[in-house]
Amino acid sequence: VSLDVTAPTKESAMKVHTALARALVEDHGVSTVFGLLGGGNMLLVDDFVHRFHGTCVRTTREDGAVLGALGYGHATGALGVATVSPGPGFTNTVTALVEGVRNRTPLLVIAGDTHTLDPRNLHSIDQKAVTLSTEAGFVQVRDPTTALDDLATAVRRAFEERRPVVLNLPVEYAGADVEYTSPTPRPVEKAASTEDTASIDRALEVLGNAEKPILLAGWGAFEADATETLTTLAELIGAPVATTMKAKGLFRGSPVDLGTFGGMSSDIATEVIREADCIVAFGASLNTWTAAHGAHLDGKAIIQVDHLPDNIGILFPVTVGVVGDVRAVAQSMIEKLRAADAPAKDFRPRALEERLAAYNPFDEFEDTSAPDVVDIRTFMARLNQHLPPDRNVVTDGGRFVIAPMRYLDVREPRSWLAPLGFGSMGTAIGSALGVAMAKPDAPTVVVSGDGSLMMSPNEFNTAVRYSLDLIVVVLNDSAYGSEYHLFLHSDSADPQLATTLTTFDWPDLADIARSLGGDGLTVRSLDDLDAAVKAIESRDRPLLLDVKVDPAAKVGFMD
Ligand SMILES: Cc1ncc(C[n+]2csc(CCOP(=O)(O)OP(=O)(O)O)c2C)c(N)n1
Ligand SMILES: [Mg+2]
Repeated sequence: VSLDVTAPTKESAMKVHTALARALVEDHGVSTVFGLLGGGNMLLVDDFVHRFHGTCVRTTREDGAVLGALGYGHATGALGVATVSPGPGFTNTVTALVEGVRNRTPLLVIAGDTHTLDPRNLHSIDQKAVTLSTEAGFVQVRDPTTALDDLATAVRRAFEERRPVVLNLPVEYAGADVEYTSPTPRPVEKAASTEDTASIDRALEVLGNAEKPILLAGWGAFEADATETLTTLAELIGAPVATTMKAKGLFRGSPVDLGTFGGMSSDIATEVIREADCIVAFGASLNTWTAAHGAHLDGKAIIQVDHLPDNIGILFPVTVGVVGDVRAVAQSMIEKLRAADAPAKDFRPRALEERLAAYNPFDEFEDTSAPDVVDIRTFMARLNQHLPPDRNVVTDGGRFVIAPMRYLDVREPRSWLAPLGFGSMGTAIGSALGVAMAKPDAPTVVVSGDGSLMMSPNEFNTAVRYSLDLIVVVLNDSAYGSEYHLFLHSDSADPQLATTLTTFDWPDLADIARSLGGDGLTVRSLDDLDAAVKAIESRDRPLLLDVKVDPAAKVGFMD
């Protein structure tokens, strides 16, 4: 619903909150924000929605708002924007801000602040100090006359620094009068070419000496739009391809796609990775998970190409680091290889293609399903067959993640989000709000544990209120399964007794879903799978599937 208020003309004087709302829409192309109202931002949101016809997804907590913005930014590549009110509204965002920093997502968080001259205000806290502890950027609105410039700076910095930037807006400035002016566009400075020919030559020499190379692509390769170039390069060097978890789906459809490279690789991929003697990585930071704690990289020649020098060799020593635009470097390698007429290697024989084509997840494990519990791997692999091919997936954090990470596919990296950069549980539903807003034509599937769900069930209601196509699958072992198994491997005096500190007698989760305005269904055994598929097919509101799982079952992760 929008009031029929004519937007002020360009020259008119207006309140800072009105000017900021207008600039968001007209100068920065923002159509959707995620927010929770309070004294510091409510007039800005009112203007954004009712004068400038933006959408504000009103979440139930501020972390949900920032995570929603993160999901939206991730799924679109556009700026994710959140707005929160001063003090506790702002401190509620801390975990989500850290997630944004670690996930390298450009975000704008407009935070109201208390009156500058009122340090004893109930909501007063040093919002700059809080922000800096999260390693997010901070831009202070310095004066009403600088507010629009400060906004433009915050937006520019969010993209340049690839992290959340907090725009701190004291309440007295928001209500001051200002003359509206559009920001002068800053010419985009093209980064100087850092293409490093000597390193490229050295990389090709290392590749030339390798017999069994694998080409690995990360999110940086996706952002550089390098898929096609890397596919050509892989063919030239005779390498199968793989992606980091974050770039899941990048090579979808390639007959030599090994899928995820890392601790969550398929059995076939793990076997091929073990055998490889060279990894050539593009736009992948080679973190602990990708490296499978070192096991996937040890003893191999490593070539790492990244446009950020800081990403090279962060954790594991590399044989050659090449700093440069990922696609340009790959293209240059292709040209040099073609010119040199180098003999092709073949670490992607027809037999590998056949094995990959015949891949069957059910060959990888013994199903542990019983009459009253479901094996999470079986359920996920079956769900993968039944969900529409075009789906978005957001996972939460816990032992259950092995199931979606290994057995759920997506079509492209923007459809996959595991907001686990800070290892926080409870981040999925908030993030999924943003993904579902951004990609309304496909369902957004959250895969959560029961503990994670109980940390943020409230945002399920936000999905209901905004009619989002959300399917929440809870792999419910009535426990913090991670800690349950950590206890069993710990030096607790009585590990079995200790596990009782991790188990819960939760209320019925399907009931919770219904009382929050959605639908809920309990899956007690594989016999209930058909009913679950039907519920998915006939969903007309957010749906929660409560899938009963045995906490003691061994699923190949943390057990
Ligand atoms: C905010 C937060 N609190 C606590 C933890 C520690 N922790 C990690 S996993 C986990 C349990 C997750 O439970 P659940 O979502 O049910 O997943 P499960 O491990 O049972 O599959 C806990 C408590 C954390 N990572 N983040
Ligand atoms: Mg659990």
